[in-house]
Amino acid sequence: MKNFHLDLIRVTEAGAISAAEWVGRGEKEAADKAATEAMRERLNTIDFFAEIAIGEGKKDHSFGLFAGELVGLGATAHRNAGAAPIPELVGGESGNQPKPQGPTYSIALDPIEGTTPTAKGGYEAMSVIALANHGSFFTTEHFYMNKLAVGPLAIKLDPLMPDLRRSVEENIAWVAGALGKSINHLTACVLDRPRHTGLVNRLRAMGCRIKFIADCDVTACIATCVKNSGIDIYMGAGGAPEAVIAAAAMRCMKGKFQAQLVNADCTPIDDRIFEMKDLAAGDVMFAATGITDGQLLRGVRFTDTGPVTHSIAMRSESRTIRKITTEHGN
Ligand code: FBP
Repeated sequence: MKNFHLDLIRVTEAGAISAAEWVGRGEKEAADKAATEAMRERLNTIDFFAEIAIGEGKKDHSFGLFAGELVGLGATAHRNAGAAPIPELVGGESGNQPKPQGPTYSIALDPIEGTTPTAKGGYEAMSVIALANHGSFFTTEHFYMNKLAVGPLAIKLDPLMPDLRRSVEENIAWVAGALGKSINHLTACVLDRPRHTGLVNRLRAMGCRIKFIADCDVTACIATCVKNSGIDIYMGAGGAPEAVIAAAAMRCMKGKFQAQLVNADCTPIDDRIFEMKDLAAGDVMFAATGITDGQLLRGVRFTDTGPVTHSIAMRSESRTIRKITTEHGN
């Protein structure tokens, strides 16, 4: 698969810069509209034909990039031809291969992962995107998934542990052992929500340290793979679209991520436990640009010579991780 790292970073940079204009202004919808439109404009300049699998939620009064939207130069050509397939203009990486009749790639994105911290000038908001071959991302109508994320060191001894099928206590004890820490030096990250009261009580009963976050569980999952980030394990329920995006990133970072569909009160919807490859299959690329400052990325700076952005791009096949600072000029 062609490497789209630079194209993807240009998309998240555009989203982040547009969102950053709205930091602290208390206008979530305006920020979302700006970021969505900027990302779409950039996506439509890329020489590919892609379909949004995970996008903005219609119920959130968003402004497009919904699931099913077609993007890229291939999609533009497709639309200009009255939506009839025009193989000679559509997608394809090599002139020798049969040209695709439909989208070649799927996209999972969030123009603003962290609309509240964007609106309030808080931490950890970023523009994110993941790309894979068409049909590679898990999609669901359900809103929440229970998640478990750990970095590569925690699974070195046994890739099957920790596991969402095991109890909180077993998983915490396992990860502490694998990382060579006492449980009271282990830090679990949890979204600060009433639905996590039971989980928090169990963690506290074990003597585990807890880092509560107000939002942005994609970054929190990724942080488990970053040395000395201060997060050893991520646990608890958050958005299902964010689970797919986190799975794409975790595959690139050799971490472990599992998720289960749950109701708003954290009760399981069914018995299925999704592994990373069930959520984001095949060769996956991930890119993100910071909107506000976070552990992974600095936010956008507006300087006298134009905006400066901080981004990361990763790929599951090669495990390449690129960190890019861009001076955009005036
Ligand atoms: P938004 O950017 O859509 O506001 O999502 C932020 C977020 O914190 C996600 O990172 C997380 O998965 C989800 O919201 C949690 O949902 P809820 O706020 O309903 O607990």
